[in-house]
Amino acid sequence: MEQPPTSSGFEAAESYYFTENPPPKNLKSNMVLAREFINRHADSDRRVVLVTSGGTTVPLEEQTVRYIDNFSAGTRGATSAEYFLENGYAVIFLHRQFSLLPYSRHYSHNTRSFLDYMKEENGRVVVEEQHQEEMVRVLGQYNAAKNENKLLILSFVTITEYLWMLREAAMLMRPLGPNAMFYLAAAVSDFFVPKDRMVEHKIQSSEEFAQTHMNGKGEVQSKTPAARTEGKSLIIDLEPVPKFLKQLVDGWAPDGMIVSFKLETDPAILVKKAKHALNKYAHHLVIGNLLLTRKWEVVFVSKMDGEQWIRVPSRRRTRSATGIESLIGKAASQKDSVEEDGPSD
Ligand code: PAZ
Repeated sequence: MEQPPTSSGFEAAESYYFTENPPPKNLKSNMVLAREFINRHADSDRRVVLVTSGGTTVPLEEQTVRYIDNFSAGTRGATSAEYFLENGYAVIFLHRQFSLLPYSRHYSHNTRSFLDYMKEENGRVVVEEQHQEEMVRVLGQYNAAKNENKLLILSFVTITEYLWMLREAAMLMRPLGPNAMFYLAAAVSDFFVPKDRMVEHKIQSSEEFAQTHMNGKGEVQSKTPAARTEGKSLIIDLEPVPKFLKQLVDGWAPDGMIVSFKLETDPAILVKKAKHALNKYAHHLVIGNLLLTRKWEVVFVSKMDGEQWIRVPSRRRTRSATGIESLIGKAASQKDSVEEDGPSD
């Protein structure tokens, strides 16, 4: 049977990763904003949830032309953030740049341009009559979140940016104790190109222009590049991203409520994998979902309640249905308050 890595194994992997893969340039300025936000809400004893959302990229070159990405548009994260805001939480929304945002998601990333909601009237731009009611409601909710300083929006692009931001924000949230929640809906890459195996320049497709592999410091690279051409083929040889959930649970945010998501495509292994994650990381809740049905059903796996399916009624299932996030948010925040009162085991 596979033995879980020891705590010191996780710590060593963490320390190696963050030493070898430098932080994003805007980390400090973002964390200044995060600290202010967290302190303000700590003073008013408000629950703060860090929602992660969207997919992380895996750059193949330092001056990145090509990268590996995934499908996530950030619907789950953006919609859930709205739920949490409506239910009294302050939200740190750590999302993939240009993915869906709370509130504005209603008018972006679809086949209609936001301009299609507008018309010109006597030289002024106004909203079309049939969209007035919904837009007044959405705008009201957005303004309330903004005016009460309850929404902080931070962004990442790459897997390394994501991990740095998650770690630093989680450590800042530590003083919130059980008032901190982590709702990890981002689709995070399992594989990446480590900095010391990344070439500086665009990978050439033609042997004629093949270059000696240099790193970002202008040195000839001593390690074989993880992405390179051999003959006419592109070879991509990625390394595993260390599993940081254990560090989040034990080291970065030991008192926070941690909700992770598990995405699969094969229904036969979803619950098994969700249970495996729960046992391995010993956090509060894993929410499992399948790529094709994620908009209307999810499974909650927790130590306290075992396996519990949450489904949108079939009459309300459409390709664009988003009602499931309210059901998820409600169930997750109920578990959050039970945790705070103390689990019953
Ligand atoms: O962003 P989206 O709404 O299109 O998809 C949401 C999701 C499937 C990425 C999320 O529910 C999820 O399962 N995130 C974790 C994925 C994983 O790393 O297993």
